[in-house]
Parts: sequence; structure tokens; C-alpha cells
Amino acid sequence: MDVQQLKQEIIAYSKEIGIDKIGFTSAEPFKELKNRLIRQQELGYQSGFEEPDIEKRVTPGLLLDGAQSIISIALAYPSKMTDRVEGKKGMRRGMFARASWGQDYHHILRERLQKLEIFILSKLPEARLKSMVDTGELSDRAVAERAGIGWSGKNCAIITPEFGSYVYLGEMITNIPFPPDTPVEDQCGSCTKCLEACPTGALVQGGQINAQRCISYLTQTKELIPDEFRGKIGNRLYGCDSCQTACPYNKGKNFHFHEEMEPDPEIVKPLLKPLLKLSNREFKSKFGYLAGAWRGKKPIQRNAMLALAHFKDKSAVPDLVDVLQKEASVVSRGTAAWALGKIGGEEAFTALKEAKEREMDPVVLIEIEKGLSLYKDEKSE
Ligand code: B12
Ligand code: SF4
Ligand code: SF4
Repeated sequence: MDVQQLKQEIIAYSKEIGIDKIGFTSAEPFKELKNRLIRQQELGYQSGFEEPDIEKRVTPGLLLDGAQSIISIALAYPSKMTDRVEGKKGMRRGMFARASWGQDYHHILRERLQKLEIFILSKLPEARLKSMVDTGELSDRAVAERAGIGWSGKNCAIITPEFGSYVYLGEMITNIPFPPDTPVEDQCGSCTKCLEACPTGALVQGGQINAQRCISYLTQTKELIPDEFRGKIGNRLYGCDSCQTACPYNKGKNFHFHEEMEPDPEIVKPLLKPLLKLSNREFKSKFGYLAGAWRGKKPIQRNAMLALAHFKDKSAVPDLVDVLQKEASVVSRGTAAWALGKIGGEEAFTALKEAKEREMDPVVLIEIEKGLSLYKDEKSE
């Protein structure tokens, strides 16, 4: 078997099936990454969404018997919507980050990798292959970096010279000894735009994130958002793009190669108030196909309440009062209380005072107190 020729055939086929960039690297352990992961764990900087077994993360041989190489793929996603919708007073909108536009990218990339597996097996039936996207053990970025897809930016993203960092990543471990590609040279230089743009200081230094401070992470948690970050989430419902939009290498990068990735503006920039009233079934049928729906309805509703607070949208007060009075979830009632205090006005204040008499949950009671003091602060200004 001529592996060099097979590599060329795979590259040609990848273009036919809509893979925008492909790279090859060895299945050697990721030594530098190992130290990095241990350090991040020690510092408490991880999100908890990562695979917990560090050995597995850095040793492809533990994931596929006889692993020899890894094929890394990248698919570019759009950064601008073709049809736009604008929010206005009383009709405010929230925002899903670009990585959650169109169909869930996990399905799209898995489908491409599956096609690639079938192709390789048709040429080499004895090949052993194992593909993964995001939820697998490997670090998709570390693989992509070593396979020459792009460099690892100070914003932590893999930046491709062709498509910027607006690319999804996935990979396939193989037992075929493909010749490796050369990594792309780091082009960040003295730039620090992403570090400056990060609203929460989550990028503690170039290439190092404290995920616990990252808005993308916070929007995906199920708990109350810590006070420090509530005012910084803005109108983000899922994810955060600030350290990518700030990057000069993303300027003008907006690729619409894949129909499945086209966003529906009414879905990825939805009106906020109706989100508070969605049934589980409505949420699933409207938003269920987005990558950003993986944690379910409640975190999106919590973030929507913070967004309404961010806009100080008085027209949302009756809906927030409804949540405060009727919702079973402590996180929802607590967030509604805080949002009412932030928005202010007599109606909100009265609802908070009434809730204080009625509420039994100590966590919600604390949020009601915060809401009341926010309102008082506003009045005394
Ligand atoms: C956990 C996770 C998160 C966490 C933590 C993010 C992080 N930076 O670690 C949270 C929830 C915050 C998150 C957010 C986002 N994520 Co995310 N996330 C992941 C996941 C599941 C694991 C990442 C991980 O292991 N991080 C640990 C760090 C330590 O490792 P790493 O970043 O993977 O690898 C790099 C570092 O280790 C670095 N490194 C290694 N050694 C050393 C040594 C030194 C000195 C330095 C400086 C660096 C360094 O080099 C590696 C290569 O870049 C991956 C999928 C996967 N299985 O890999 C997706 C993934 C990284 N996420 C992705 C995306 C798109 C995002 C968001 C843009 C989504 C959004 N719009 O909100 C944001 C971006 C936030 C950011 N600035 O990183 C993409 C990235 C695509 C790309 N072009 O880079 C991935 C690859 C998913 C995918 N398959 O496409 N994510
Ligand atoms: S995604 Fe947002 S919060 Fe997270 S590091 Fe980037 S700019 Fe900061
Ligand atoms: S904004 Fe500047 S420092 Fe940050 S990733 Fe882009 S080029 Fe690198």
C-alpha cells in the first residue's frame, strides 16, 4: 500500500464531501498538552466539560490499538447572517454564538468523518479507524495544531490562515502510517486584541483560559450565574464570540460553504420575552437542533432574563413577575428576582416585596434581597 498516494486520494475526496481543510499528524503522545492539562486542573481553570482522564486525552494509542496517525478536519462556518433581524425597545433579542448557528455541528462533522471512514475502508479494508468531534477524549485543537490546520492563538482558538478561527474541528485516529504535515507558524505576534476584548478577564494570559470565568462556559451552566458576571453576559444566550470577533485574522472571514450551517435569524437571535414562556416541547421543536440547546431550556431562559435585565426592558416586568411567582426552579425564580431589581420601577419593586413574604426557599430569598437593594440603589442615585 502506497500511503503517500492514499493520503493524496483522501485529500482529493475530502474536498468532494465538503471538508474545507484536512491535515495529518502522527499518533505520538501529546507531551506538552499533558503538562498543560495538569496545570489547568491544578489551577481550577477547567470547565468540567473536558474528558477527565488526562492519559487518554494525550495518548491516542490508548484509544485505538496500533494507532499510527491522526487525520484532522476543519469546516468553516459563517460569521454573518444573510438575513438580519434587529431588536428594538420592548422587542429585545438575545444571541446564540456563531458556533451554534444552523444544524448542530457535531452531526455535520461526524457525517463527514463517517464518509471519510467508508472511503478509506474501501481502499484499505484492514484499516482501523476511530473518529471524534468535540465530545471525544482528544483535544481537537491540539490535534489540529500539530496537523497543520492552524496556529493556536492567544484567544486559545485554532486560527487557519484561510478561514480565520471560525472553523469546527474533528479528527480520526488511524492505524495507517500517513506522512505528517507541518504545523502553521504562530502569527499572533505582539497583538493582544483578544485579551483586551474579553469582558471577564477569562484569558489570564495569551493562550491560557480560566474557563470558570469564560462567558461561553457560564452560559452553559445550570446554576445561578455568580453576581460578578451577571452584568457582563449582555444578551448572550449561548456561547461568546468576543475574543474571536476582536481578532484581526477573522476580519472579512465569512464563509457560507455549508447549507446546514445557515442560521435562521429568528432562532439564533430570538425575541427574549417569548423564551420565558416556552414549554419543553416548544423549546425542543424550535431550538433543539442547535448545538447551543444541549443543556436544555432552563439555562437559555436564565440567560434570557439576564439579557432583559441588561436592556432594562420594563415591558418584560410582567413576564418576570410570572416566573418569580410560578416557576418551580430555584435558579429561575432567583434570576427573575435579580432581573426585576435591575430593571426597577414600582411594579417590579411591589412584586419583589410580595415575593419576599411568600417565598420559602433561602436561595431565592437572598436573590430577592439583592433585587430589592438594586432597586433602592437606583432610586437613591
Ligand atoms: C472544554 C471546552 C470548552 C471550554 C473551555 C475552553 C478552553 N479554551 O479550554 C469552554 C466552555 C469555555 C469552551 C468555550 C468555547 N469553545 Co470549546 N471546547 C472545549 C473542548 C470540549 C475541550 C477543550 C480543552 O480540552 N481545553 C483544555 C485546553 C488546555 O486545551 P485545548 O484548548 O484543547 O488545547 C490547546 C492548549 O492546550 C494549548 N497548549 C498546550 N500546551 C500549551 C502550553 C502553553 C505554554 C500554551 C500557551 C498553550 C498550550 O494548545 C492546544 C492547541 O491549541 C473542545 C473539544 C475537544 N474535545 O477538544 C471544544 C472546542 C475547543 N471549543 C470550540 C469552540 C468553537 C468554542 C467557543 C468559540 C464557542 C463559543 N462561541 O462560545 C468558545 C471559545 C472560548 C475560548 N476562548 O477558548 C472549538 C474550537 C474551534 C477552534 N477553531 O479552535 C472546539 C475544538 C470544539 C470543536 N470540535 O470544534 N470550550
Ligand atoms: S469566549 Fe468570551 S468570555 Fe470566553 S475567553 Fe473569549 S471573550 Fe472571554
Ligand atoms: S486577537 Fe491578536 S493575539 Fe488574539 S488570537 Fe487574534 S491575532 Fe492572536
